[in-house]
Amino acid sequence: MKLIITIVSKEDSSIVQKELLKQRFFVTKLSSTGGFLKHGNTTFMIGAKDQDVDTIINIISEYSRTRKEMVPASIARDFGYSTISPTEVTVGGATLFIMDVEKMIKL
Ligand code: 2BA
Repeated sequence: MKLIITIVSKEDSSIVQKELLKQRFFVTKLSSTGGFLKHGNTTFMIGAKDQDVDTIINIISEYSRTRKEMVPASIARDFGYSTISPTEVTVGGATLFIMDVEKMIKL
């Protein structure tokens, strides 16, 4: 069994959640905030059978779009970038962490 933790942008979270549930996967949704942009994003925890991992990655990949965001100069400077103008970064589609689960128990 695996635990997939995935961070997706807030705009994509409803469709990603809907598509995962449609295919009968279990999902826990957490509200999260990106450390860099300080924008709200969504973190999903998905406990899944090993053989379902690729299907889940495909769903997340299909419904998470890449976006360009402007980082205000003040934020960029906070992190050591020497700039006086806003800087563009590419955000997402999604970031995934996939971990082995030793045991899952429902009581
Ligand atoms: P944020 O931390 O708000 O980052 C938003 C975007 O800003 C990132 O997009 C990346 O393009 C850029 N960025 C982040 N940290 C940076 C840095 N130190 N220097 C330069 N650019 C930086 P993504 O990589 O697609 O990340 C989207 C969101 O996924 C992140 O939001 C964060 O919430 C999460 N994330 C990404 N990688 C992570 C990691 N290794 N560990 C934990 N969370 C991560």
